[in-house]
Amino acid sequence: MAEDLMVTDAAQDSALDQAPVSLGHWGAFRADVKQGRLVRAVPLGGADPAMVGAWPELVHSPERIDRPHVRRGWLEGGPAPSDLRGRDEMVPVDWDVALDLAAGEIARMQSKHGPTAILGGSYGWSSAGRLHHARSQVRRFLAAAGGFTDQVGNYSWGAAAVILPHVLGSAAAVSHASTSWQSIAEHSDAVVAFGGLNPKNWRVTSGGAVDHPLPELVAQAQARGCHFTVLSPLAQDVPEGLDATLIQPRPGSDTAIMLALAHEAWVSGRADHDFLARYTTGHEKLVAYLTGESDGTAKTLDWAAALAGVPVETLRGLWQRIREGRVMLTASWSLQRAEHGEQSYWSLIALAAMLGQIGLPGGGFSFGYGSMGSVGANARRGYVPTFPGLPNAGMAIPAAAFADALLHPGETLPFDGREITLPDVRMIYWAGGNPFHHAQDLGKVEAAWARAETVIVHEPWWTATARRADIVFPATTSAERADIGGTSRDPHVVYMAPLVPPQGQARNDRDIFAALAERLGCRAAYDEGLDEEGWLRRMWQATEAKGAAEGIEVPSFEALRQQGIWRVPAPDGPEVMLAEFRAAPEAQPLPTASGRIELYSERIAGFGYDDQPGHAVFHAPTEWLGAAKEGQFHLVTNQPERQLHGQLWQTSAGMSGAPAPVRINPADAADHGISEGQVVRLENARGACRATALIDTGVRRGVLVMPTGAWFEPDAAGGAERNGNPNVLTSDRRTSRLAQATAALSALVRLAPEPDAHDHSY
Ligand SMILES: Nc1nc2c(c(=O)[nH]1)N[C@H]1C(S)=C(S)[C@@H](COP(=O)(O)OP(=O)(O)OC[C@H]3O[C@@H](n4cnc5c(=O)[nH]c(N)nc54)[C@H](O)[C@@H]3O)O[C@H]1N2
Ligand SMILES: Nc1nc2c(c(=O)[nH]1)N[C@H]1C(S)=C(S)[C@@H](COP(=O)(O)OP(=O)(O)OC[C@H]3O[C@@H](n4cnc5c(=O)[nH]c(N)nc54)[C@H](O)[C@@H]3O)O[C@H]1N2
Ligand SMILES: [Mo]
Repeated sequence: MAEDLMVTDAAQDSALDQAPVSLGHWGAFRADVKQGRLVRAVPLGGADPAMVGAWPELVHSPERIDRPHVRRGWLEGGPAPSDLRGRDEMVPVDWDVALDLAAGEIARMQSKHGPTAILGGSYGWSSAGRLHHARSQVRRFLAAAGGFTDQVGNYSWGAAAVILPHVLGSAAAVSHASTSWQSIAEHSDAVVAFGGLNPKNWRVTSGGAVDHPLPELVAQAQARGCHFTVLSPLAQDVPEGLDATLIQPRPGSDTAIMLALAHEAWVSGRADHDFLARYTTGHEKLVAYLTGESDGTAKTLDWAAALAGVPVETLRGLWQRIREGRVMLTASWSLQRAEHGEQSYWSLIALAAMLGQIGLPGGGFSFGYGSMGSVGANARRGYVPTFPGLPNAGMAIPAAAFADALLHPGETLPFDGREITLPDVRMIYWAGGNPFHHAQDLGKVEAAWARAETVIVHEPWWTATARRADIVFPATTSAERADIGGTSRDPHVVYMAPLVPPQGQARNDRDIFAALAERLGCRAAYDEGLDEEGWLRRMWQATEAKGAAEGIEVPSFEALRQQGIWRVPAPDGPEVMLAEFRAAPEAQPLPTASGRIELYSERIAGFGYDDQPGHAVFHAPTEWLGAAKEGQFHLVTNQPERQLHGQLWQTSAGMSGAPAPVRINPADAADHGISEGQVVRLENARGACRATALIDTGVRRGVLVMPTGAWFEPDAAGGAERNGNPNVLTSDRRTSRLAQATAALSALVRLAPEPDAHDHSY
């Protein structure tokens, strides 16, 4: 199929037949380069033309950082905590000056305060190529330089990353091991998608995919007669053309619905007792909770309907659709990015276990189909090379807890049954992430950021994070260097050709680290003396070795470089999650404590957390419609349409033309006197931001939906944040002590017209 796509794409523009290929997280393209400038990027394989087409604007953006800069206050006063970051002047300096200053600071930290004083986890996606992946590079460099405070877990599925290993033995189920869409298209009678299947998310795949097959695969399933049910506060989460039943529960109530369906399965006699006995452990304790034997409340459909704010008939209808036939249950990652988000995934697994179809084609559960491109695509895994890390002599904290580390050094943080003592962080090193985009409660983050003595950032663009650094190194984009990219669920590996020379004085992240390592005396440990091509060849050798072991013919490095894209041969059949376990549970037990799916976990119960009884449980979030006061809305902050997080915001694909859009139900808009295109103000006790009203009949009443992705721009006069970054509103409260993951999707806000602002149209 890819060969065909390539032909089609090239045919559109035969002049570009032989043009170099590159890759971003939002897809592959052929590059039109004239006189050293990238003038056009033509999408391959169905990548979004607007996102891909914005590459020239990205590479030649007026927001590029042209040379190293040092903040004036830091340059003149030396390292010290400061709340001037982001407001102070940035002074251009020569490379050697900046490198000497940075190396001196790293050495000072290591000798005076030890490795954990340097926060260097650098959470973020960076760029698509695997060698120049800035986050991998900075972690390897800081490990070579003596160690650092790393970040474990992620913002995408941080709660899943902790709960799934307890329940299934690993976190693979969150995306990598998902049952393939082909299996659904061939076998499922019903798909129930909690959190929906929003096609905007399919434009993006971590590492970069060439194919974008999901719309077609979903349509194939429907064409075979599979019925879709989507549960989401936002109608846009149903792909166009999909004839799905839409249920719009209150955000944060899905766990109650899942548990009530599991209860219904149990009391109606539908539960698969053989499956429960053979493949799971502890269902009796869960059932005692479902029936109310253990806490006095039966988890009936009426109970769930009241919590979800939907008619009970709707949930009865849903039960009718899943009680028979082959049923695939799925939940988007957004569901677990909420207070007690761990429980939504555990509950979905419990419901699937009751139905007994786990491990059967088109049945059971899978996560993330609506969250990212390539989840459920068919591909032979492990052929995209990876860049190796080094052991870290420092420590690691949960990714979402970095502000706490700065604000509360020495305090203990309960985390997955352990206690972590928060390190005394004095220096922040960020390369390949944008915490002033991604972190919750940015007011708190600003206070935490001010505690650092030194902040070093590598960035191609003047993002809010770059503007809040003491030392800024200008990084190249992936258009300015050679790399190899791809993702495990897409059947391609891409040689990313260097397209244009480094812009301004930008350098590759790894060259910046090599220069620092040289100064610090750890160059050999950091890069082993290999240059870009040396590393790419070494990484490719691992792919060649894998191919040799599995009987797959892998092109030589030269051939890959020449051909640009290699299509990895397809696997033998569509993947079905947990099929091997189902076939032989004794011979192939799960790597859980019991070897089975844990519907009750002795280990979690043993943590002694009062909100974690050891089985899936519903807890209402602190902030949700069930606790809203008059005039408060539940703010859902989802992924942006044509940006990757804050990336692309400044281009024609992004949202920089106006404050970010907020979707409002027409009745709510009328109640608040708000009209389409009007600039509004969202606020709560944590902060306020502007947004542009987008009146949408598809949004549940009482809910506001606003994407992340606007560049954080606090108002100098103390008014609302100007570009519409919703993380001034979100809470830094974590999912729970279990995962300490972000709970960005549990936030209440108020809505008002913003006086003195111009209207915009979207
Ligand atoms: N409210 C709310 N907040 C959220 C979410 C949400 O749903 N709601 N989602 C969360 C999720 S799932 C995620 S993954 C995070 C996203 O986390 P972010 O850190 O915001 O996103 P990224 O786009 O991954 O950041 C990558 C940064 O690296 C820079 N970069 C790109 N290429 C290079 C390079 O080659 N070298 C260097 N040095 N830098 C480079 C980019 O310009 C960008 O600033 O946001 C989280 N925040
Ligand atoms: N275009 C684009 N695609 C992306 C990204 C991007 O930046 N841009 N980022 C990528 C990344 S890093 C990640 S982690 C994934 C994230 O993947 P997800 O987390 O799945 O994506 P979101 O868009 O945040 O949320 C999907 C939908 O969930 C719904 N939802 C929110 N809360 C609830 C709830 O309580 N109940 C129910 N039933 N539904 C709810 C919202 O309506 C929302 O549209 O997306 C990836 N895909
Ligand atoms: Mo993410």
